[in-house]
Amino acid sequence: MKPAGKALEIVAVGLGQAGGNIAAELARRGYRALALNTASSDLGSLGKSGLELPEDQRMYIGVDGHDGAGSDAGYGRECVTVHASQIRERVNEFVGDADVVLLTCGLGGGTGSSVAELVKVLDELSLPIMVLATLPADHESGIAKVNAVRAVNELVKENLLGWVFIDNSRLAQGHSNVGLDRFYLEVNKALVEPLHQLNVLNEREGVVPIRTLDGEDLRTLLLSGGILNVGAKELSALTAESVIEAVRESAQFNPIMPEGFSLESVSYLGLVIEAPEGMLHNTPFSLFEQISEQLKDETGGGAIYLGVYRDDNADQATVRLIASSQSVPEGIQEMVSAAKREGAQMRDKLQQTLSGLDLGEIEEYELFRTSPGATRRRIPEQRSRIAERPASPPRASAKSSKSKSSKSKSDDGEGDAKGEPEKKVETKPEAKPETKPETKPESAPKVITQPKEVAASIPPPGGASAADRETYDNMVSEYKSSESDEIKRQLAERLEADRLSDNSLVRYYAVRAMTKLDTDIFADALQAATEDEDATVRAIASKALSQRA
Ligand SMILES: Nc1nc2c(ncn2[C@@H]2O[C@H](COP(=O)(O)OP(=O)(O)OP(=O)(O)O)[C@@H](O)[C@H]2O)c(=O)[nH]1
Ligand SMILES: [Mg+2]
Repeated sequence: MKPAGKALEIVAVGLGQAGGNIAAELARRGYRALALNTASSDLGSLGKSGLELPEDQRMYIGVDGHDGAGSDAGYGRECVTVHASQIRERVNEFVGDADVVLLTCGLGGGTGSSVAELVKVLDELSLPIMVLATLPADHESGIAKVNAVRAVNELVKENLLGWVFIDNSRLAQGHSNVGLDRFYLEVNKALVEPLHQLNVLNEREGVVPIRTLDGEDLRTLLLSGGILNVGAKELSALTAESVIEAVRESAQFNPIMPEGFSLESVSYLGLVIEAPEGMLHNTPFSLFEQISEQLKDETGGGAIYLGVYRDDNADQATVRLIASSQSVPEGIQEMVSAAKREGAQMRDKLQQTLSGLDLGEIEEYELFRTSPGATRRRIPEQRSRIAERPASPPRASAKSSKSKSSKSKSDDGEGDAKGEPEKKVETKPEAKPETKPETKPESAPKVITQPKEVAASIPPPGGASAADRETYDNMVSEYKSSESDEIKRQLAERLEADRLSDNSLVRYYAVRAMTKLDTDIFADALQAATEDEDATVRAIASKALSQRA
């Protein structure tokens, strides 16, 4: 059913914080909107600060009560996958028979950047899907840019009916004086306005259509399967040159979109001219023909849709443009270069390990007048106290526990499997002989037993923390990095046990971990998981097995 005052019924489904904010801005303009987020705090804010999206139009899709994806797009994807059937059901009932389902999101964070996964999840509903996605501003981190370019790459491979990319850098340039509290509110108004104006073209008070660009034209333009450029520009004079110049400017330097949109690759172009009566009266009809010819020429034969309106409230002309292109604008290509550069810097940082300070000879200085032995003695005493502490049990998810425990065993040989440390004798060449008896004179030399290897990343059985993504990621990393068959056996055993857990999330994580390891080794377990009562577990196991075949 056609909504009052609008050519097309556009229903927004927002993903992540930016996605929800933009969807809520569309809701303020009378569109139906639904927000999905992995963060309940972000969803809560949609009910406040002038957005007022009702609670039943906000859906939490986080896992395990986590609040947001913390820019981890892998986790964002997982949240969408885990909730696939609920999302499909909710979106299906919510959008009804909308003309356009507009998925809105901000690329850069972890939730919105998983929008391609959302597209996949909705695929079987065969909806008329378009995506409106913001790109991170220049000042944002390498992680945001890497997330964004990966998401763009995934998105353009999806069989969508249209893409709108919004450039947050250009929006920031045009809103640099807006207060922090209102910034996103204001830029979101600016970014939905051009699309909204095209949709209400024929229903505005005081605006008389002379030649209409109707709902069907708009549908064709919006859903033409390309990257869209939507913009508007005011003109003080109405001539063929000024109109063509405005079109070129909107393509090259649109204030809300990535720059460098190529007119040569435009397949569909809609142009609307609005002007007060006096201006239209003084403009010959030949202007219409000239513009049409010129645009056909500049787009290399693109389909041109023209509309003309008399706006009695205006004192100058406005040109509105909507163009769809098959090529990625230069502004996005530039972001790919920035992401490569900044992403590589970030990767290098992560590869650096924390090393001790190189103190050179000051390490050996004696700075006190007490006997040299007294000062030195503190070192072995402290070390032996550390060595006597029982080895702590392996932790479920702390990343550092893995490296610490393996270091203490392999480098120092300080612990056996039961956590009983061997007494250690300071072996530093400079250690004075008198330090030895002071440690524990009565201790008899122990038989050194080979410590039994224990996988450090295995969580305690049945604990609440067991259903934790990071725990299973740690198990995967340890499995991959370990050269010990014993450790691998322990990890595989634990994953197989967790595959039979009563908790469907534990089963999901265990099966997911198997799919990341050797699908041959886990073939039987994966086969059994294809019969799991949980659809997500079945899906992930079947996918892994089909890729193996
Ligand atoms: N235009 C616009 N951009 C926004 C808004 N909020 C955030 N952004 C941008 O969107 C990108 C993603 O940020 P968020 O939407 O907060 O991220 P998210 O999708 O919620 O992901 P996580 O926070 O990691 O769960 C950021 O890099 C910002 O550039 C907004 O309201 N409007
Ligand atoms: Mg967020």
